[in-house]
Amino acid sequence: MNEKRMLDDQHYETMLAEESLCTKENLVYETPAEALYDTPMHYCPGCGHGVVHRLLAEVIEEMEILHDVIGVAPVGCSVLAYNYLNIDMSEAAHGRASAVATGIKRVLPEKYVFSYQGDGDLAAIGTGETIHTCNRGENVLIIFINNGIYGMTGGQMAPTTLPGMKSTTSPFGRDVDTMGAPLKITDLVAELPGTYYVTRQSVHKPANVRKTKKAIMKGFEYQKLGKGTCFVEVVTNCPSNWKMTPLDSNTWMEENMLPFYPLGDIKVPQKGEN
Ligand SMILES: Cc1ncc(C[n+]2csc(CCOP(=O)(O)OP(=O)(O)O)c2C)c(N)n1
Ligand code: SF4
Ligand SMILES: [Mg+2]
Repeated sequence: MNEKRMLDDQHYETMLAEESLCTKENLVYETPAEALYDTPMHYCPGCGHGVVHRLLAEVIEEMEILHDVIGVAPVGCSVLAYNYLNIDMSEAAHGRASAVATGIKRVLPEKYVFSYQGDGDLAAIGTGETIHTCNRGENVLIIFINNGIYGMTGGQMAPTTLPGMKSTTSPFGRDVDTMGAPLKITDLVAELPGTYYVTRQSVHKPANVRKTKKAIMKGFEYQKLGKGTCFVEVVTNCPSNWKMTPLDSNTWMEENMLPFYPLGDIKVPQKGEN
């Protein structure tokens, strides 16, 4: 064993022996053990879905609404969200999550209800349900994971795919003349009278993770006050279908997705309204 390795091992042993380090006060992170099952997720390494699941679990525990919240899972990579979140959940057919959330909330108005949807689910097949749920101002929270692609089915072009971005169905890059411009559905729903709080966030950096958590919490708080539809978009990555490492995908996202989908609040309550 070389000298450096020996020193490293000694250092490690000393650290382990320092029981004083392992105190409650020194804890910087605890998993939300009640709201999140202790099970490996199927998501690819670096995928944003897992981070947003954890944030949801943290918010649900901190708000102490574990037994008062009902989620609706989409079709897409997050179809198995109910295997990870230890709360009541329903599955919806592709695109129909906000309609299912509407039904649940109307029958059980005292519950906190949210839908969790990808961009293909929410902004392609579910465009009608999304627009009308928001227009009616249903008192639900919609969480929209925008990774610019159909992740689950192998990387086809989504409504959110950027101009020039390659996908399996736009192998030469999205041509806006023939394929249309990307649909900024979050800006669109912000124009509707039924939405109360609309924001676009990300989870690619710690500061952004914290902002997204706050946004999810606000969405539930406004729901408690009966304010109407809250809509939280999270711009994320899809390292596998973008064919990049997790790190490169985050850099690419920052350089290409964020100029097109700028982060920040799009619709906030007017002064004195909340
Ligand atoms: C009615 C219907 N049409 C198409 C499909 C196939 N399909 C399943 S997931 C999916 C795309 C999901 O993409 P997205 O919503 O962006 O979620 P992601 O996997 O990227 O998180 C499609 C087209 C389906 N299951 N049902
Ligand atoms: S295919 Fe993309 S969206 Fe789906 S789990 Fe993998 S990285 Fe995430
Ligand atoms: Mg997607």
